[in-house]
Amino acid sequence: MENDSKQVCLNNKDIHLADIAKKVFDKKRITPEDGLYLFEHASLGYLGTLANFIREEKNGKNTYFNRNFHIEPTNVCIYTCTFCSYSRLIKERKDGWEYTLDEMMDIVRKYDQEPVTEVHIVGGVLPKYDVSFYAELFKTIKKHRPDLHIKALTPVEYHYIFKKEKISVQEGMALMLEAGLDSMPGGGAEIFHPEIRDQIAGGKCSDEEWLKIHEIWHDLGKKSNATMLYGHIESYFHRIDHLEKLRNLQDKTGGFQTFIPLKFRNKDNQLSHLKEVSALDDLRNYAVSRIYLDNFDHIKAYWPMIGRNMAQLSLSFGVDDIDGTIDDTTKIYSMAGSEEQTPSLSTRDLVNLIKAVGKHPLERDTLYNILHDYTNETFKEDEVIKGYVSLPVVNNQ
Ligand code: V47
Ligand code: SF4
Repeated sequence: MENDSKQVCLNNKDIHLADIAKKVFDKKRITPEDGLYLFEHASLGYLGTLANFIREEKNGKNTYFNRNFHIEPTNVCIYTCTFCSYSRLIKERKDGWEYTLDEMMDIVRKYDQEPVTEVHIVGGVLPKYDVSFYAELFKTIKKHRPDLHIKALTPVEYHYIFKKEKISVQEGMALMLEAGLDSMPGGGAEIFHPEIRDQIAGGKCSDEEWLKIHEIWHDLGKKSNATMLYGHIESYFHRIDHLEKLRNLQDKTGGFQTFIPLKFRNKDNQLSHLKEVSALDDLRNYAVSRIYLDNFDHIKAYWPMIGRNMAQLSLSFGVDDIDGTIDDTTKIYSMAGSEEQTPSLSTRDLVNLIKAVGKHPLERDTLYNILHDYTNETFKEDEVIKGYVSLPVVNNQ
Protein backbone atom coordinates (compact mmCIF):
# COMPACT_ATOMS: atom_id res chain seq x y z
CA MET A 1 0.00 0.00 0.00
CA GLU A 2 2.76 2.37 1.05
CA ASN A 3 4.82 1.42 -2.00
CA ASP A 4 1.73 1.88 -4.18
CA SER A 5 1.29 5.47 -3.05
CA LYS A 6 5.01 6.12 -3.55
CA GLN A 7 4.73 4.75 -7.06
CA VAL A 8 1.70 6.94 -7.73
CA CYS A 9 3.74 10.01 -6.77
CA LEU A 10 6.69 8.95 -8.95
CA ASN A 11 4.38 8.29 -11.90
CA ASN A 12 2.56 11.59 -11.59
CA LYS A 13 1.65 12.98 -15.00
CA ASP A 14 2.93 16.35 -13.90
CA ILE A 15 6.68 15.96 -14.56
CA HIS A 16 7.67 18.58 -12.00
CA LEU A 17 5.73 16.77 -9.26
CA ALA A 18 7.18 13.40 -10.27
CA ASP A 19 10.65 14.93 -10.16
CA ILE A 20 10.05 16.32 -6.66
CA ALA A 21 8.83 12.89 -5.51
CA LYS A 22 12.02 11.31 -6.85
CA LYS A 23 14.15 13.84 -4.97
CA VAL A 24 12.28 13.15 -1.74
CA PHE A 25 12.45 9.34 -1.99
CA ASP A 26 16.16 9.63 -2.93
CA LYS A 27 16.61 11.88 0.14
CA LYS A 28 17.70 14.82 -1.95
CA ARG A 29 16.89 18.42 -1.11
CA ILE A 30 14.09 20.27 -2.90
CA THR A 31 14.60 23.82 -4.20
CA PRO A 32 12.56 26.95 -3.37
CA GLU A 33 10.90 26.60 -6.79
CA ASP A 34 9.95 23.01 -5.91
CA GLY A 35 8.54 24.17 -2.58
CA LEU A 36 6.41 26.81 -4.22
CA TYR A 37 5.27 24.30 -6.83
CA LEU A 38 4.18 21.93 -4.07
CA PHE A 39 2.07 24.61 -2.40
CA GLU A 40 0.50 25.59 -5.71
CA HIS A 41 0.01 22.27 -7.51
CA ALA A 42 0.28 19.20 -5.27
CA SER A 43 -2.78 17.37 -4.02
CA LEU A 44 -3.21 16.75 -0.31
CA GLY A 45 -2.70 13.00 -0.80
CA TYR A 46 0.54 13.58 -2.69
CA LEU A 47 1.87 15.93 0.00
CA GLY A 48 0.86 13.48 2.73
CA THR A 49 2.74 10.61 1.07
CA LEU A 50 5.96 12.62 0.75
CA ALA A 51 5.74 14.19 4.20
CA ASN A 52 4.92 10.90 5.89
CA PHE A 53 7.82 9.22 4.13
CA ILE A 54 10.21 11.80 5.65
CA ARG A 55 8.50 11.65 9.04
CA GLU A 56 8.92 7.87 9.16
CA GLU A 57 12.52 8.03 7.92
CA LYS A 58 13.40 10.49 10.67
CA ASN A 59 11.17 9.43 13.55
CA GLY A 60 9.38 6.22 12.64
CA LYS A 61 6.00 6.22 14.37
CA ASN A 62 7.38 8.09 17.37
CA THR A 63 5.28 11.01 18.57
CA TYR A 64 6.77 13.15 21.28
CA PHE A 65 5.33 15.27 24.03
CA ASN A 66 6.76 16.90 27.12
CA ARG A 67 5.48 18.09 30.47
CA ASN A 68 5.94 21.76 30.93
CA PHE A 69 4.24 24.84 32.28
CA HIS A 70 4.15 28.40 31.04
CA ILE A 71 4.75 31.74 32.65
CA GLU A 72 3.59 34.85 30.85
CA PRO A 73 5.28 37.75 32.69
CA THR A 74 2.85 40.24 31.16
CA ASN A 75 0.07 40.44 28.61
CA VAL A 76 0.78 44.03 27.60
CA CYS A 77 3.39 45.04 25.10
CA ILE A 78 5.06 48.13 23.70
CA TYR A 79 4.81 46.74 20.17
CA THR A 80 1.69 46.70 18.08
CA CYS A 81 1.86 43.60 15.90
CA THR A 82 -1.37 43.55 13.95
CA PHE A 83 -2.04 39.82 14.46
CA CYS A 84 -1.56 39.97 18.21
CA SER A 85 -4.14 40.35 20.94
CA TYR A 86 -1.51 41.51 23.47
CA SER A 87 -0.78 44.86 21.93
CA ARG A 88 -1.60 47.84 24.12
CA LEU A 89 -3.69 49.26 21.29
CA ILE A 90 -5.99 46.28 21.48
CA LYS A 91 -6.06 45.24 25.09
CA GLU A 92 -7.40 47.53 27.74
CA ARG A 93 -4.74 48.12 30.35
CA LYS A 94 -7.25 47.17 33.06
CA ASP A 95 -7.17 43.61 31.72
CA GLY A 96 -3.41 43.55 31.93
CA TRP A 97 -1.00 41.96 34.36
CA GLU A 98 2.67 42.60 34.98
CA TYR A 99 4.10 39.98 37.31
CA THR A 100 6.87 40.69 39.74
CA LEU A 101 9.70 38.22 40.23
CA ASP A 102 8.03 36.98 43.43
CA GLU A 103 4.73 36.40 41.63
CA MET A 104 6.51 34.39 38.96
CA MET A 105 8.28 32.33 41.64
CA ASP A 106 4.86 31.61 43.17
CA ILE A 107 3.91 30.03 39.83
CA VAL A 108 7.13 28.02 39.75
CA ARG A 109 6.50 26.77 43.30
CA LYS A 110 3.01 25.57 42.36
CA TYR A 111 4.74 22.85 40.34
CA ASP A 112 7.13 21.74 43.06
CA GLN A 113 5.42 18.37 43.45
CA GLU A 114 4.72 17.91 39.72
CA PRO A 115 6.88 15.90 37.33
CA VAL A 116 7.36 18.81 34.92
CA THR A 117 10.71 19.15 33.18
CA GLU A 118 10.45 22.58 31.56
CA VAL A 119 9.22 26.10 32.16
CA HIS A 120 8.37 28.10 29.02
CA ILE A 121 8.56 31.84 29.71
CA VAL A 122 7.32 34.34 27.17
CA GLY A 123 5.05 37.38 27.15
CA GLY A 124 4.83 40.97 25.99
CA VAL A 125 7.76 43.40 25.87
CA LEU A 126 7.89 46.03 28.62
CA PRO A 127 10.77 48.40 29.51
CA LYS A 128 10.72 47.36 33.15
CA TYR A 129 11.71 43.81 32.25
CA ASP A 130 15.36 44.40 31.47
CA VAL A 131 18.57 42.36 31.36
CA SER A 132 19.06 42.32 35.11
CA PHE A 133 15.41 41.47 35.77
CA TYR A 134 15.47 38.40 33.54
CA ALA A 135 18.94 37.36 34.74
CA GLU A 136 17.66 37.53 38.32
CA LEU A 137 14.54 35.56 37.38
CA PHE A 138 16.51 32.76 35.72
CA LYS A 139 18.98 32.58 38.61
CA THR A 140 16.18 32.43 41.19
CA ILE A 141 14.38 29.65 39.32
CA LYS A 142 17.58 27.63 39.02
CA LYS A 143 18.37 28.12 42.69
CA HIS A 144 14.92 26.86 43.60
CA ARG A 145 14.77 23.96 41.10
CA PRO A 146 18.10 23.34 39.35
CA ASP A 147 16.81 20.51 37.15
CA LEU A 148 14.00 22.58 35.59
CA HIS A 149 14.85 23.44 31.98
CA ILE A 150 14.33 27.15 31.31
CA LYS A 151 13.07 27.80 27.77
CA ALA A 152 12.61 31.52 27.71
CA LEU A 153 12.10 34.68 25.70
CA THR A 154 12.65 35.21 22.01
CA PRO A 155 14.88 37.44 19.85
CA VAL A 156 12.13 40.06 20.14
CA GLU A 157 12.82 40.54 23.84
CA TYR A 158 16.54 39.90 23.59
CA HIS A 159 16.99 42.41 20.80
CA TYR A 160 15.06 45.01 22.81
CA ILE A 161 16.75 44.49 26.18
CA PHE A 162 20.30 44.27 24.84
CA LYS A 163 19.85 47.42 22.79
CA LYS A 164 18.48 49.24 25.82
CA GLU A 165 21.41 48.00 27.91
CA LYS A 166 23.85 48.97 25.11
CA ILE A 167 25.47 45.55 25.05
CA SER A 168 26.14 43.28 22.09
CA VAL A 169 24.05 40.20 21.40
CA GLN A 170 27.14 38.05 22.12
CA GLU A 171 27.57 39.64 25.54
CA GLY A 172 23.86 39.52 26.26
CA MET A 173 23.32 35.87 25.34
CA ALA A 174 26.42 34.87 27.31
CA LEU A 175 24.93 36.67 30.33
CA MET A 176 21.61 34.85 29.89
CA LEU A 177 23.42 31.52 29.62
CA GLU A 178 25.31 32.24 32.79
CA ALA A 179 22.06 33.18 34.55
CA GLY A 180 20.50 29.79 33.72
CA LEU A 181 18.81 30.07 30.33
CA ASP A 182 18.75 26.59 28.77
CA SER A 183 17.03 27.09 25.42
CA MET A 184 15.01 29.53 23.34
CA PRO A 185 11.44 28.92 22.13
CA GLY A 186 10.55 29.56 18.50
CA GLY A 187 8.37 32.67 18.77
CA GLY A 188 8.75 36.08 17.20
CA ALA A 189 9.59 34.68 13.77
CA GLU A 190 6.17 35.47 12.23
CA ILE A 191 6.96 35.86 8.52
CA PHE A 192 10.54 36.90 7.82
CA HIS A 193 10.09 38.57 4.44
CA PRO A 194 10.20 42.37 5.02
CA GLU A 195 7.31 42.89 2.60
CA ILE A 196 5.06 41.17 5.14
CA ARG A 197 7.02 41.62 8.37
CA ASP A 198 6.94 45.42 8.10
CA GLN A 199 3.15 45.31 7.79
CA ILE A 200 2.34 42.88 10.59
CA ALA A 201 5.22 43.27 13.03
CA GLY A 202 6.75 46.64 12.26
CA GLY A 203 9.24 47.97 14.80
CA LYS A 204 10.28 44.72 16.39
CA CYS A 205 13.41 42.80 15.47
CA SER A 206 13.96 42.19 11.75
CA ASP A 207 14.33 38.81 10.08
CA GLU A 208 18.11 39.23 10.09
CA GLU A 209 18.18 40.16 13.76
CA TRP A 210 15.94 37.20 14.68
CA LEU A 211 18.18 34.78 12.78
CA LYS A 212 21.41 36.31 14.13
CA ILE A 213 20.31 35.95 17.74
CA HIS A 214 19.52 32.27 17.17
CA GLU A 215 22.86 31.83 15.40
CA ILE A 216 24.77 33.36 18.29
CA TRP A 217 22.84 31.20 20.76
CA HIS A 218 23.60 28.07 18.70
CA ASP A 219 27.27 29.08 18.57
CA LEU A 220 27.23 28.95 22.37
CA GLY A 221 26.33 25.27 21.96
CA LYS A 222 22.67 25.72 22.82
CA LYS A 223 19.37 24.73 21.18
CA SER A 224 16.26 26.59 20.08
CA ASN A 225 13.01 26.23 18.10
CA ALA A 226 11.55 28.13 15.18
CA THR A 227 7.98 29.07 14.25
CA MET A 228 6.13 30.54 11.29
CA LEU A 229 2.85 32.42 11.65
CA TYR A 230 0.91 31.61 8.49
CA GLY A 231 -2.51 32.15 7.00
CA HIS A 232 -2.91 35.95 7.11
CA ILE A 233 -1.63 38.34 4.42
CA GLU A 234 1.38 36.33 3.30
CA SER A 235 1.57 34.34 0.06
CA TYR A 236 3.07 30.90 -0.51
CA PHE A 237 6.17 32.67 -1.80
CA HIS A 238 6.66 34.31 1.61
CA ARG A 239 6.23 30.99 3.41
CA ILE A 240 8.91 29.38 1.23
CA ASP A 241 11.22 32.36 1.76
CA HIS A 242 10.74 31.85 5.52
CA LEU A 243 11.50 28.12 5.35
CA GLU A 244 14.52 28.77 3.13
CA LYS A 245 16.03 31.21 5.67
CA LEU A 246 15.54 28.68 8.46
CA ARG A 247 16.99 25.84 6.41
CA ASN A 248 20.06 27.93 5.57
CA LEU A 249 20.73 28.81 9.20
CA GLN A 250 20.19 25.20 10.25
CA ASP A 251 22.82 24.12 7.67
CA LYS A 252 25.22 26.50 9.36
CA THR A 253 24.56 25.74 13.03
CA GLY A 254 22.37 22.62 13.44
CA GLY A 255 20.96 24.31 16.55
CA PHE A 256 17.23 24.14 15.78
CA GLN A 257 15.33 21.26 17.31
CA THR A 258 11.82 21.67 16.03
CA PHE A 259 9.77 23.77 13.65
CA ILE A 260 6.30 24.85 14.74
CA PRO A 261 3.88 26.24 12.15
CA LEU A 262 1.35 28.51 13.88
CA LYS A 263 -1.97 29.10 12.18
CA PHE A 264 -3.14 32.71 12.38
CA ARG A 265 -6.29 33.05 14.53
CA ASN A 266 -8.41 36.11 13.96
CA LYS A 267 -10.08 36.91 17.27
CA ASP A 268 -9.54 40.23 19.02
CA ASN A 269 -6.72 41.66 16.94
CA GLN A 270 -6.21 44.18 14.17
CA LEU A 271 -6.46 41.48 11.49
CA SER A 272 -9.85 40.21 12.65
CA HIS A 273 -11.33 41.01 9.25
CA LEU A 274 -9.22 38.25 7.66
CA LYS A 275 -10.74 34.82 7.20
CA GLU A 276 -8.78 31.99 8.78
CA VAL A 277 -7.35 29.42 6.38
CA SER A 278 -8.96 25.99 6.12
CA ALA A 279 -7.95 22.78 7.85
CA LEU A 280 -6.81 21.51 4.46
CA ASP A 281 -4.38 24.40 4.17
CA ASP A 282 -3.08 23.57 7.66
CA LEU A 283 -2.31 20.00 6.62
CA ARG A 284 -0.73 21.16 3.37
CA ASN A 285 1.41 23.60 5.31
CA TYR A 286 2.60 20.93 7.78
CA ALA A 287 3.46 18.65 4.88
CA VAL A 288 5.38 21.23 2.82
CA SER A 289 7.25 22.32 5.95
CA ARG A 290 8.22 18.70 6.66
CA ILE A 291 9.36 18.18 3.07
CA TYR A 292 11.24 21.48 2.83
CA LEU A 293 13.06 21.44 6.17
CA ASP A 294 15.11 18.33 5.50
CA ASN A 295 17.63 19.34 8.17
CA PHE A 296 15.09 19.73 11.01
CA ASP A 297 14.52 16.61 13.10
CA HIS A 298 11.06 17.54 14.33
CA ILE A 299 7.85 19.28 13.27
CA LYS A 300 5.53 20.24 16.09
CA ALA A 301 1.76 20.79 16.06
CA TYR A 302 0.46 23.14 18.66
CA TRP A 303 -2.72 21.30 19.52
CA PRO A 304 -4.40 23.90 21.75
CA MET A 305 -4.57 26.14 18.70
CA ILE A 306 -5.62 23.60 16.08
CA GLY A 307 -7.75 21.21 18.12
CA ARG A 308 -7.38 17.55 18.90
CA ASN A 309 -8.73 16.13 15.64
CA MET A 310 -6.42 18.25 13.53
CA ALA A 311 -3.53 17.33 15.81
CA GLN A 312 -4.25 13.66 15.15
CA LEU A 313 -4.49 14.21 11.40
CA SER A 314 -1.29 16.24 11.36
CA LEU A 315 0.60 13.15 12.55
CA SER A 316 0.17 11.71 9.04
CA PHE A 317 1.34 14.93 7.39
CA GLY A 318 4.85 15.23 8.79
CA VAL A 319 4.21 16.17 12.42
CA ASP A 320 5.95 14.05 15.08
CA ASP A 321 5.57 16.23 18.17
CA ILE A 322 2.47 17.42 19.97
CA ASP A 323 2.90 20.31 22.33
CA GLY A 324 1.91 19.40 25.06
CA THR A 325 0.27 19.15 28.44
CA ILE A 326 -2.07 21.56 30.05
CA ASP A 327 -1.54 23.54 33.17
CA ASP A 328 -4.20 25.56 34.81
CA THR A 329 -2.37 28.72 35.70
CA THR A 330 -2.19 30.47 32.36
CA LYS A 331 -4.41 33.50 32.47
CA ILE A 332 -5.10 33.86 28.82
CA TYR A 333 -5.61 31.10 26.44
CA SER A 334 -7.90 31.85 23.59
CA MET A 335 -7.59 35.61 23.14
CA ALA A 336 -6.82 35.03 19.49
CA GLY A 337 -9.54 32.40 19.10
CA SER A 338 -9.08 28.69 19.14
CA GLU A 339 -10.85 25.41 18.56
CA GLU A 340 -10.30 24.32 22.10
CA GLN A 341 -12.22 26.76 24.24
CA THR A 342 -11.52 24.77 27.39
CA PRO A 343 -8.22 23.15 26.71
CA SER A 344 -7.62 20.22 28.91
CA LEU A 345 -5.73 17.15 28.04
CA SER A 346 -4.32 14.87 30.67
CA THR A 347 -1.23 12.84 29.89
CA ARG A 348 -3.49 9.82 29.60
CA ASP A 349 -5.75 11.60 27.06
CA LEU A 350 -2.73 12.69 25.07
CA VAL A 351 -1.27 9.20 25.03
CA ASN A 352 -4.62 7.76 23.90
CA LEU A 353 -5.02 10.45 21.24
CA ILE A 354 -1.62 9.50 19.77
CA LYS A 355 -2.25 5.76 19.97
CA ALA A 356 -5.65 6.11 18.30
CA VAL A 357 -3.92 7.03 15.05
CA GLY A 358 -1.37 4.22 15.23
CA LYS A 359 1.58 6.22 16.52
CA HIS A 360 3.89 5.66 19.48
CA PRO A 361 3.60 8.15 22.36
CA LEU A 362 6.91 9.10 23.94
CA GLU A 363 7.41 11.53 26.75
CA ARG A 364 10.57 13.55 26.18
CA ASP A 365 12.49 16.33 27.87
CA THR A 366 13.20 19.59 26.08
CA LEU A 367 16.28 18.17 24.36
CA TYR A 368 14.38 15.10 23.09
CA ASN A 369 15.85 12.65 25.55
CA ILE A 370 13.16 10.00 25.95
CA LEU A 371 11.81 9.84 29.48
CA HIS A 372 8.98 7.35 29.07
CA ASP A 373 7.71 5.13 26.27
CA TYR A 374 3.94 4.65 26.51
CA THR A 375 3.67 2.54 23.36
CA ASN A 376 2.91 -0.75 25.05
CA GLU A 377 1.15 0.59 28.12
CA THR A 378 -2.57 0.54 28.65
CA PHE A 379 -4.35 2.52 31.30
CA LYS A 380 -7.07 1.33 33.57
CA GLU A 381 -10.35 3.21 33.15
CA ASP A 382 -9.88 5.32 36.27
CA GLU A 383 -6.12 5.74 36.11
CA VAL A 384 -4.84 9.27 36.10
CA ILE A 385 -1.21 9.94 35.34
CA LYS A 386 0.13 12.74 37.44
CA GLY A 387 1.32 15.69 35.48
CA TYR A 388 0.44 18.19 32.88
CA VAL A 389 1.03 18.55 29.18
CA SER A 390 1.91 22.18 27.81
CA LEU A 391 0.16 25.43 28.16
CA PRO A 392 -1.09 27.43 25.28
CA VAL A 393 0.63 30.75 24.76
CA VAL A 394 -0.80 32.26 21.66
CA ASN A 395 -0.43 35.97 21.87
CA ASN A 396 3.16 36.84 22.32
CA GLN A 397 6.37 36.57 20.44
O1 V47 B 1 5.36 34.47 17.96
C1 V47 B 1 0.49 35.56 18.15
C2 V47 B 1 1.98 33.58 17.63
C3 V47 B 1 3.71 32.95 18.91
C4 V47 B 1 -1.33 34.91 17.17
O2 V47 B 1 9.06 27.00 20.87
C5 V47 B 1 -0.39 33.88 17.09
O3 V47 B 1 8.14 25.30 21.81
C6 V47 B 1 -1.88 32.60 15.93
O4 V47 B 1 6.10 30.84 19.64
N1 V47 B 1 -2.82 33.57 15.94
C7 V47 B 1 4.12 32.57 20.33
N2 V47 B 1 -0.67 32.72 16.48
C8 V47 B 1 3.96 31.11 20.62
C9 V47 B 1 5.19 30.35 20.25
C10 V47 B 1 5.31 28.91 20.66
C11 V47 B 1 4.19 28.18 20.99
C12 V47 B 1 4.34 26.87 21.39
C13 V47 B 1 5.59 26.29 21.48
C14 V47 B 1 6.71 27.05 21.17
C15 V47 B 1 8.05 26.42 21.29
C16 V47 B 1 6.59 28.36 20.75
O5 V47 B 1 2.32 32.96 18.84
C17 V47 B 1 4.05 34.32 18.41
C18 V47 B 1 3.12 34.50 17.26
O6 V47 B 1 3.71 34.03 16.08
N3 V47 B 1 0.72 34.33 17.68
N4 V47 B 1 -0.79 35.94 17.85
C19 V47 B 1 -2.58 34.72 16.55
N5 V47 B 1 -3.50 35.70 16.54
FE1 SF4 C 1 4.19 42.27 21.51
FE2 SF4 C 1 4.86 39.87 20.71
FE3 SF4 C 1 2.31 40.67 20.56
FE4 SF4 C 1 4.12 41.71 18.92
S1 SF4 C 1 3.49 39.53 18.98
S2 SF4 C 1 2.56 42.88 20.11
S3 SF4 C 1 5.95 41.76 20.21
S4 SF4 C 1 3.50 40.35 22.45
